Amino acid sequence: MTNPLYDQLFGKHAGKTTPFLRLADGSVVTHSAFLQTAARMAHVLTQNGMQPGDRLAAQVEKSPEALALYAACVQAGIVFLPLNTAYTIDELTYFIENSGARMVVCDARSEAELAPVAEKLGAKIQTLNADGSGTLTTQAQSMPSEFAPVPRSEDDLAAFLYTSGTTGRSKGAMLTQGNLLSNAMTLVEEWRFTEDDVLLHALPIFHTHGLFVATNVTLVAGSSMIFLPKFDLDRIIELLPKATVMMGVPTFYTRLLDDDRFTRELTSKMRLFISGSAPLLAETHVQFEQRTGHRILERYGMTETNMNTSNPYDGERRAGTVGFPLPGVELRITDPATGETLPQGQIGQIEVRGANVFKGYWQMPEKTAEELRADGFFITGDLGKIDADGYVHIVGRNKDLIISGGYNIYPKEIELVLDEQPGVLESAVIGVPHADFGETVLGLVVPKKGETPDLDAVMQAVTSSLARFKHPRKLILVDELPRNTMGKVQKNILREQYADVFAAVGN
Ligand code: MCA
Ligand code: AMP
Repeated sequence: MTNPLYDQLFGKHAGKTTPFLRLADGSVVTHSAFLQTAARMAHVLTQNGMQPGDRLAAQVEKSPEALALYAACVQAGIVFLPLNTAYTIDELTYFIENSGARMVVCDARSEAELAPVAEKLGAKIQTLNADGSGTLTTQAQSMPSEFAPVPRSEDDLAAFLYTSGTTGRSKGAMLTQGNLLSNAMTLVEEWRFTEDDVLLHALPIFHTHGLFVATNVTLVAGSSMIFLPKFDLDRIIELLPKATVMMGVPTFYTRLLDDDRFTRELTSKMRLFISGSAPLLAETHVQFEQRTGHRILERYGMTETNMNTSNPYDGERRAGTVGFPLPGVELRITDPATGETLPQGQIGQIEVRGANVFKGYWQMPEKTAEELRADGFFITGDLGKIDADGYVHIVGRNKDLIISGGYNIYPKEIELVLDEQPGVLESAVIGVPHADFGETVLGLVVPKKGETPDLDAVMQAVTSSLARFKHPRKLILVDELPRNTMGKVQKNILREQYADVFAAVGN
């Protein structure tokens, strides 16, 4: 028996003294050193009672040790559940409880707050700080530097990633070893990754993009990464000449274009720029090519499906499209009302099927059945069409979702908080254009008759329960919300009405 994900990502690099991570301070973590850290951590996990299939929830800053924790989980057959570092205690409590995590790994600063949550569940707690210190690494020091990988099949779970829903309740997307591995192998081929590549990695590692796309692809190909804690424009400009590939959300590319130091010369050694997680404006694509001579390769994916489509490496990378379905991924456009497949060229909902598609939502069979059809097609909630040349275009969303700087924000989650506040009758949260983040959050609040809600207090309530990136940039009092004859709030009208609130200023 083997552990296919471990073997293909990590095991095959055992003993290699070649660089895996190049850090901002100039130091290097070799494959071998990385794997030893991971093996030691795997011993800590198992000695703390973690069994294959148990969930480990981690809210930790990006560091080589945080990445080694992912490798340790894969090796020990533990389901890795990475969490956004911006989440508040309310949000974390839900994820930890819902997943039934048996271990919580957090920064020492959050330990006091999270300890009671872990204790209630009977889960162990370990700390791991941004500088790699903490109880986890301290205990790891005295452990053996080798760990025999726990046998797994491709159908076994490797990770849970929570994704919010239109009801405001987050769902744990269950991703198998096979989901992650098949997608990484495909992307290595499609994007021509080799051992010579150096990926400039400035994405967070708690999402599909930074963890599974960027990291898994690098590992399968045996490439290395310049591993930055976060997107920092000055560092990117400094390090671009040392890289061959970059992956980013559109905000990365618009920020680079806004800087005069970002020139053709600076990017002359680059092989490839890849964009995803949010729509890349055709205008950005064109400007980027004019400035650097590179055409950004745009691809399309989801937490539940990994990557679905990609523009071609060779051949035309068409602005405003997300390219073709990846090998092994079937994509169809259906009528949202009937589920019938629509003729080529017509707009409908995008559905996908393939080895990349997740196993379902953790302990939510009804939600799973609503989105994952019996024939294996997953209803993405995105609206699109396929043009005459086969390129997929995303033209909108059939789900109430805002994407800000690549982070997904579900309006319902914010509306639920707003509606509970004193003096508030109801609310509508919408995404409006924003120069830096693509879209940003605007909250429209309807007061109860004769009352005037204190908007500062309302904002304070949002602040204490929801992560910073979900906070409305502004709250506006309105007399009423536009509704259709069925009584449904017409957000399209609101989006039009407030489209210019932040567009120009970008504040
Ligand atoms: C930070 N802030 C944000 C965001 N990021 N607010 C809204 N949306 C955001 N995305 C807050 C900060 O807390 C800060 O608040 C203020 O906005 C300004 O911060 P700034 O320094 O400008 O932001 P930053 O730290 O530079 O971050 C912006 C960023 C970052 C680099 C675009 O958000 C980022 O790395 N985004 C990538 C997200 C990602 O990886 N998405 C993939 C998931 P204050 O000033 O009050 O402190 S989707 C996915 O995986 C699917 C499958 C896919 O297809 O890829
Ligand atoms: P998430 O659920 O966080 O994984 O986000 C997935 C969603 O991001 C998709 O359903 C799309 O709405 C959006 N998305 C990802 N890549 C692209 C892209 N290249 N263009 C437009 N939307 C995208």
